[in-house]
Amino acid sequence: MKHLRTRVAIIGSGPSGLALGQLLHRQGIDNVVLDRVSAEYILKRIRAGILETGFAELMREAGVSARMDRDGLVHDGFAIAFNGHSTRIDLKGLTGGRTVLCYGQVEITHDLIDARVQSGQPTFYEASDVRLHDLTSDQPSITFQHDGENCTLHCDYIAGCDGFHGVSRQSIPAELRTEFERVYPFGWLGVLSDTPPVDEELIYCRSERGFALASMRSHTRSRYYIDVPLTAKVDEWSDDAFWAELKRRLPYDAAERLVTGPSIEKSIAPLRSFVCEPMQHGRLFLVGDAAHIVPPTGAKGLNLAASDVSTLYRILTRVYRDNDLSCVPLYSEIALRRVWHGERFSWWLTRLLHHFDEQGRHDKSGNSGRRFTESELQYLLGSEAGRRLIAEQYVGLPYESLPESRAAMAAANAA
Ligand code: FAS
Ligand code: PHB
Repeated sequence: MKHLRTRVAIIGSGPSGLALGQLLHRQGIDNVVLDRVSAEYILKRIRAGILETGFAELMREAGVSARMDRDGLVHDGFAIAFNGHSTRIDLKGLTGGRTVLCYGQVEITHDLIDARVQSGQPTFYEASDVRLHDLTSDQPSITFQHDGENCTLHCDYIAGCDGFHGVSRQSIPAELRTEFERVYPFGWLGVLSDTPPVDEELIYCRSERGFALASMRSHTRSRYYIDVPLTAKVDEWSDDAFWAELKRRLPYDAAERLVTGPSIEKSIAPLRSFVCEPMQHGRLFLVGDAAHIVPPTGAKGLNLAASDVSTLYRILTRVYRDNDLSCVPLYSEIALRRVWHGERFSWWLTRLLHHFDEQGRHDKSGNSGRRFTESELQYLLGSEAGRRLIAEQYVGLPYESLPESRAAMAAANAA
């Protein structure tokens, strides 16, 4: 058995784990990252594309923003197309100047992996049989196998950054967890292509035929989505079939500009809303997708992971820099306040932009649910207050600060 020791053990080297590891490292807080797959495998996963201001600022604080600031596309707004009419959501104008950054999650992960290598902090890829132990003691540990060797990692705290299918959430006793879940009756079929985007900004579409999203990764690489039934299989969708269906769903002018080409990635993502409460147990903290999942309609998944990371990083910095443990018990409640706002917005926007069974895609049975939703969307888009409601959430609500530290209060009293 190989014994290792660190301050913070991080399970998962997706954006949550890598960002937390880098931020802690810059505070001189040593940490170890474990992942069950290789870095190459992680970099093949095509996921998010839109960063809130909060995420971008966190990457700058982590010292890994050079490429993001050079290559990321600042977006001042986006469009929602409904009933053949496009309405622009003027993010900058409606939120006092705030914008979003279009920069792929793969690029962020690249930047974070490069920083991890440069930091020299230990990272164990292809770690198997990861198990968490003694979470309610002050000496938790993780056992795992790596390169055929049995290892035990002794630590002070464990950050479960291991995604929806990870081991961390399951390590909280079921009787102590409350899980909120809503599975949607459709998935998103996504295509990545080296073709120019149809517009400078994103276009979300609610068409008679269903949902479509025209996004991008750069001026020469596009990311498109259409919603498909849960029974759909990706190999049933040829590129031609995808382009033809996307063209039917985009507003006419955008459809006319559509440049098609071979897909370089094509996959179907299921959609769910999910939250685990609480997000901490003893010395274990759940971060990102390990604790919550949103339908990607509001571009919140990665961005909620970022606010969890920011909260945990600041709490642990207080522990090790100021020997102030007062905020440790507050992580879950602080993280969950912002998580639930992101969950509600993502559910709300998904409901507005997709056809649900109770509405029926082509039913003529006078189903009022469909008319209520169409009327709500029409009203929101036609009202500055409605567009501001969408804009404020899309750019991201502010991150909650920690309560004033004991050190700061003592300094203020002494002054
Ligand atoms: P991740 O799932 O990214 O990373 C978890 C890591 O933990 C993985 O590398 C995994 O290998 C590792 N792991 C799991 N179990 C382990 C174990 N037992 N031991 C060790 N390691 C383990 N968000 C958006 O904002 N916009 C989008 O368009 C969007 N599209 C998405 C499409 C798909 C198919 C998916 C699954 C998610 C999408 N998301 C999107 C959300 C996504 O971006 C997540 O929010 C983001 O990856 C969260 O990052 P992490 O919390 O690091 O979890
Ligand atoms: C993406 O570019 O992948 C993307 C953008 C916005 C979303 C979802 C996905 O809401």
